[in-house]
Amino acid sequence: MGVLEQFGSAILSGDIKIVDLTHTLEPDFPVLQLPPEFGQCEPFKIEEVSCYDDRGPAWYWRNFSCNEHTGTHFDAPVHWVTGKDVPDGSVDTIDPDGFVRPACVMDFSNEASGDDDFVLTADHIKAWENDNGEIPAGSWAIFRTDWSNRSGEEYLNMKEDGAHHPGPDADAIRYLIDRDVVGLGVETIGTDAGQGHLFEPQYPAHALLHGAGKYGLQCLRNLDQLPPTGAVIVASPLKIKAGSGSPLRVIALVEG
Ligand code: 23J
Ligand code: MN
Repeated sequence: MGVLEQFGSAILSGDIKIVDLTHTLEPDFPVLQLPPEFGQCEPFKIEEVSCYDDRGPAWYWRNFSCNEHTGTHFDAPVHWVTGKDVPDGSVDTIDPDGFVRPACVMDFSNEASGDDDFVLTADHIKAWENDNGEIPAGSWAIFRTDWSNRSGEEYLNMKEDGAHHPGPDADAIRYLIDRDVVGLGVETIGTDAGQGHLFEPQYPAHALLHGAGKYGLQCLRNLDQLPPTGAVIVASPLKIKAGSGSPLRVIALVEG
């Protein structure tokens, strides 16, 4: 049997299981809040067009609108100024080869449970590699914090001085770029820490990753159902012309 034929059989037999890493797109799902001097992210909006009624007797459909960075979403290199000249750096032009990739799931949920501002460092990643092996080039680095168990106000965790949630420092990102990951996936509203504007450089995940042509995945969930290595993530953004990102359904394939 060829490898794809084996794969198909394993899907049908249940030896490979599908884990949904996506939040439901709904108007109540929190969106990123920036300081008031900046343009703001629109939440998900929905408007019924017809529902088996006089507007359309046999069909139900709706219009929706949202920011490219609403809900569980993909960040393309052009999202950040550092990535504006990355070739094929928008969601419609990036190579779909990156849409199906293995995942390295780094579980720092214990550390994050006691520290809203937990900072992922290169030493944390090295410690994970010590236990699990080197992050293979081309794979997703997935940062597990269990932050997705939060909802509402507690998810954004906004204080007077801005949001407070975990994120990586610049050295952690440089380390991941050196490993040549395809990108960084997180459970929080951004790949950067809530206080990432105070880091050097500002928003290191966005600035450095996108400058290096890497991607982001935000607002993931169910990372507790993934093994540290061996899962494959399917994350295929909408093909929005010149899009900086897109909401998407993210699934993981795991051996069950
Ligand atoms: C714009 C400005 C700052 C940030 C972000 C967007 C994101 O987190 C995002 O969704 O890309 S931190
Ligand atoms: Mn984003």
